[in-house]
Amino acid sequence: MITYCIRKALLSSWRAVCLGTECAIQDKSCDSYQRCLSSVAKHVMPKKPKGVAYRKARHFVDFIEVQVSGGKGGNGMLSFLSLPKREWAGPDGGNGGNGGHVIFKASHSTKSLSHLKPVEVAPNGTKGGTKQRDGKNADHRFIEVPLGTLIKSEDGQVLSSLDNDGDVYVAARGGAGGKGNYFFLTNENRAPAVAELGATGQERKLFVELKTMAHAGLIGFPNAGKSSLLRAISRAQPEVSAYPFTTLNPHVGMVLYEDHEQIAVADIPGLIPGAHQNKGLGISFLRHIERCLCLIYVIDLSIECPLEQLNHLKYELDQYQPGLSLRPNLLIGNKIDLPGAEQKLEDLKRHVQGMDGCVETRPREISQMPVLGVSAKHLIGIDELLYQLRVMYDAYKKDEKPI
Ligand SMILES: Nc1nc2c(ncn2[C@@H]2O[C@H](COP(=O)(O)OP(=O)(O)O)[C@@H](O)[C@H]2O)c(=O)[nH]1
Ligand SMILES: [Mg+2]
Repeated sequence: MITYCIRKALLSSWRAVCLGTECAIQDKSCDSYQRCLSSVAKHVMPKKPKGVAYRKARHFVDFIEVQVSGGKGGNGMLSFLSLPKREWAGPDGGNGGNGGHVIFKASHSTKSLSHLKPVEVAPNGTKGGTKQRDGKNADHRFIEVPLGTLIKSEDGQVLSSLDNDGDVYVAARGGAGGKGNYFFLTNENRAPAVAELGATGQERKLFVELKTMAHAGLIGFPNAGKSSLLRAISRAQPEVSAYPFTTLNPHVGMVLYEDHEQIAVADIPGLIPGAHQNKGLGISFLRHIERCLCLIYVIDLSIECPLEQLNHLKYELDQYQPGLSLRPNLLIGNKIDLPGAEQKLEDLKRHVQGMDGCVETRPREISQMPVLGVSAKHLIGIDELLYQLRVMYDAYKKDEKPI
């Protein structure tokens, strides 16, 4: 016990010395010192190794069109009982069982719609039997969906919003089971020779979509390094290659912080000049951006004019939805490791802060946007990026602005 206490005391004094030196050596006006005092949690790199190769194919689905069909009801039985010494014992056909419903159920443990199939069918009820035995009702087909899922009809009308854990929406009702001929036995008709067929289940097409896809979306033109950046900050594994449209589907990675907060970051591919007119991979990718709470512009510093790229990006977003480019945002100049990139980053900074002599007035959301130089390939500036991401996320959470 005494040894334990001594060890504990030694450990705590050693920790105090370490912390003391860490802050003491810093210049009090510098960023790191301020950060040491600030309450913003530090990020932690994931300890688990990345998933195995076959997982690479997995991507995030936030919108899907589903054809839902309820189960068919079982047919009623048409039968007459015949017993020893009682040949005409009367009708004894049982009723069919009801078909199952297709039900969407909100669950906090589901994060994506990737497990939904284009056609979802509930099981059928079983038919009625002889000796007045009823068929079995089918089980309902429960489909778990993430919290914040919207169910829309074909004409775009919102039918339901599943916001709380356990919320359900009956998407397609199962058909009722048919009545057997015993049901039709009356005093007037002692031998009814009729039985019903089971009803068919409801069938319809629905759009299932998520209100929010991720906390932050990486927005940039092809080859800017969005996928490389997501790989650098999370365990996600989008494909990376030196040609455009390597990534065809959005990927979401989680950034972890030491206070156990997790920030979801999405790599959204497919944005090119003219995307709002359905060019390239189409408008569906702008729809993904709409579902991100904050935006991270990723600009390629290896090209001739990064500033033009930024203006194109903002134009595309605003053409799709006015004001979309003004969401809380960060500006990342990627490939800072390449020669000449530092100068281009400086130009970008000066433009954003309105110090380049340009008369155009910039909204406050743009002029105060942090501008960072990073290299996703060589892991330069990643710490600063994750710090700014957390600051932006905390500010969003404090404001709780509905988007
Ligand atoms: N030199 C350098 N190359 C990079 C950097 N980040 C990405 N790249 C390269 O840029 C190319 C496109 O990257 P990718 O992540 O697929 O871009 P995306 O199309 O925006 O997803 C790949 O060949 C990467 O190796 C970087 O920081 N420095
Ligand atoms: Mg990519």
